[in-house]
Amino acid sequence: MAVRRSVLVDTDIGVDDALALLTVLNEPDADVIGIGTVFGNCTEVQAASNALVVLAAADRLDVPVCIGQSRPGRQPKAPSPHGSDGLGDRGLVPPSGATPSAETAVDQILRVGRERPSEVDLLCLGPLANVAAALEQDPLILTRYRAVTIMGGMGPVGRRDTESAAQPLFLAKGDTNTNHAPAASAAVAAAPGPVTWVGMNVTGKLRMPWADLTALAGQSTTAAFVRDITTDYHRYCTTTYRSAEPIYTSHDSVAAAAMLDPTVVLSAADLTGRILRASDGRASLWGQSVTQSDRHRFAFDLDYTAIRRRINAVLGARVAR
Ligand SMILES: [Ca+2]
Repeated sequence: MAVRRSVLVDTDIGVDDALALLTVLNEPDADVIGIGTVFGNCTEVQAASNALVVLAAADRLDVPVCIGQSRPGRQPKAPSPHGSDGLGDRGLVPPSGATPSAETAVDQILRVGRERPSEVDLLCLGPLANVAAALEQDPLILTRYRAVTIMGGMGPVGRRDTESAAQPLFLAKGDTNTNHAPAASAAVAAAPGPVTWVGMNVTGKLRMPWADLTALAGQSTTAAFVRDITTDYHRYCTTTYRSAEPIYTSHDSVAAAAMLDPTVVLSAADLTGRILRASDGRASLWGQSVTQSDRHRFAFDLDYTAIRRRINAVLGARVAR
């Protein structure tokens, strides 16, 4: 029998975070006990609104949504491929009366770890500013979680050339979440805890056919919701990855699937995450062999058949739980 999971999700809800959240909500053996939001694809306040939109679509507005850290400094000038509101600019707003909780996302991370030691899985889908802020108050906070799964990093640095050959855009795409908050990623990478980094080296390899999503949208309210928010994003993905067929990626859903079923991680290395900067200044986190340091797992091969099966099951759900 599967182990029942309690999951706390930290997210900058954009298009792929939304499908990742639906993926966790659709898992009968997982309870989402809270959501914390952070800047990234949009502001942390917009992300809280988006979380409530997704929870409403899944009929799960009982899940608390806590607002977290703001972006230090200026907002980016370039428009996000997730749209200005993070959910594809479809004009989606939460139902009236649905509002974020008073607790901050950082306090939620600290409280849940303290109240339920080694019981809860932490799933991080955005820049790691909330987790880093929690670490400032409790340097052992990650050890208080049963498992910590992070969508971030570029995988083992020793596989850099292999990944670059397999994915021509790998280095050009970079490590989005780390580049938003490099110091936070570095702080999390240096902290002890049961951490698995599911990085751009593995998440970018999941390419979902747009035609499958549009076909499912006629039968499933969940697929119709995902199609609506992904319409512009899929054009961006198709162009960016120079795909002959229309596709969309879902980096965060890959991390969610790895958290829900760790057996989909076929290969991983125990390494220490360090920030490296590209020639244009962009920051990425790579797993490196360093002695006398806390190590985390860095995934480098996944069971994509199982991950596709899980996501398609989510999209085929007529009405999410
Ligand atoms: Ca995200």
